[in-house]
Amino acid sequence: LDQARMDKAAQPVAPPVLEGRLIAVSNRVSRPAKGASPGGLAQALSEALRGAQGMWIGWSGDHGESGAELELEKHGDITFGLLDIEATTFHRYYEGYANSVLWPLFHSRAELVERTTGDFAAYTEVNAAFADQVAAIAQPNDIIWVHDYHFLILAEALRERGVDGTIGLFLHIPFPPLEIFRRLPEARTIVRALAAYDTIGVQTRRDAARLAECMAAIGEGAIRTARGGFRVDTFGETVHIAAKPIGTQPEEIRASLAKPRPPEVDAYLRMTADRLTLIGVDRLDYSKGIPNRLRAFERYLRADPSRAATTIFTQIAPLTREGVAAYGAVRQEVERLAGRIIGQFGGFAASPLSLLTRPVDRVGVAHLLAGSDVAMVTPLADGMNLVAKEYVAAQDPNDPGVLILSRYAGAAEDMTDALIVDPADIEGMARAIEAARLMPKGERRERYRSLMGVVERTRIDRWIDACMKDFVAA
Ligand code: GDG
Repeated sequence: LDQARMDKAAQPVAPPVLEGRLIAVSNRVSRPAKGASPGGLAQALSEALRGAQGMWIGWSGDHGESGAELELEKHGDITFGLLDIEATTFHRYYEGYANSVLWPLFHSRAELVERTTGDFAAYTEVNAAFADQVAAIAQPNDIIWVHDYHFLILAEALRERGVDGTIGLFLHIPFPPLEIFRRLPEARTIVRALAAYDTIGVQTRRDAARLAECMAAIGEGAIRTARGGFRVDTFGETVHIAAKPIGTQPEEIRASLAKPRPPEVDAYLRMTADRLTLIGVDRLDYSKGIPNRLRAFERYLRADPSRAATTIFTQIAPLTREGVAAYGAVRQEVERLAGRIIGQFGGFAASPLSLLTRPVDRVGVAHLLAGSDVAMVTPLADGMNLVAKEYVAAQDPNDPGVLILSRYAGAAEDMTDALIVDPADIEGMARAIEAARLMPKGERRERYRSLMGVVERTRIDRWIDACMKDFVAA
């Protein structure tokens, strides 16, 4: 019966037919020619736009002058619209308001917020510059699909420019509790701007409830339940808010696994074939909880130092947002802890820990996930976390590995059959590694079947379908 249900869930779904075009807006676009970016957003959006006469609008990656026009580039079915943003404005918007204020606050790390005068003005300016361009190309039936915390106020700017079609937002990161959101001096301005969206998708049911509560409280509005989520009436507008958990495309991971292992990955997996292998794959971001994960691994080794010869933990942690001070600090902490583990437990020719602070290509990552006995996905806060789903999708159903998953990853709302841990509890995470090592094959298979059910139900094509249905209903 389970197998039948999984087969049914694995059928591809066709997204609803839209009357107009789909215009996506995100800070970064990923053009096929420029190679894949390591972010989770890129791949998902390309899938959505293919076939919907899609346009994808975002920053060009260049600075140039303010007031520049969109540069159009066509790749296959997708037209990219790229905008230059002047360097100082970009820095204040991106490293500044987006990544030194919104990112830490939305991940409930108020102590890491760094406000600089002028940053919110630059954020507003960049949203206005995108609104100018999108308003110039949008036709009445087009659906505008805005992505993430960089563009919380874009819909309002579009309405001011006369756009009255459907505008939706998908927030990829968590939405914080009201008491934390309220600390923002711009809280009311942002809530008023969010009210200009027709529909807002978030990763989890918890985020949907928090966002609805926050909008109703700050905007003195009313909440009702509606269409699998909430309807909030505030600032004279009605906004629909619902959880649309994002996922991965298992076929894409299987396709990577059908390709040969890159030589370096092949050598690693052969060398470690008779050891317990653990893997972590995260941008080196303080939200991902890498330091405590290393502390837990150290605790696990310390409990029995002979484990150093029979265990290896590989952490892939490409550097990210290096212009923001908090990222330099977490990098130093990770490097210090890794050095301490290697110094204590490493030998002359082998070490129980590898740390790579550069990206690994997708095929290599897929083979590392498939070849590892345990995945450590232990963020302190995370919208969803695609690595959790990619790890499960990469496993051999007959002999699957074990997912250790933080209760604070959005993924944990549905992936309840992972080994759920609290990333603040170092001892508990060390015990989870031990439990993973000892877990019998039967239990691993049972957990895998349940987790793979979640991966199939939240596959990217289903996520897109769910988002499109909301646009049509909006
Ligand atoms: C945001 C939210 C949400 C990582 N390192 C390498 C690499 N990756 C890939 C992973 C995964 C993606 O990047 C990261 O996605 P995550 O979901 O784990 O995290 P964020 O980048 O923070 O993404 C998050 C997501 O948006 C989608 O909505 O889930 O919560 O924070 O696919 O495999 N890929 C390659 N080399 C690397 O070194 N090739």
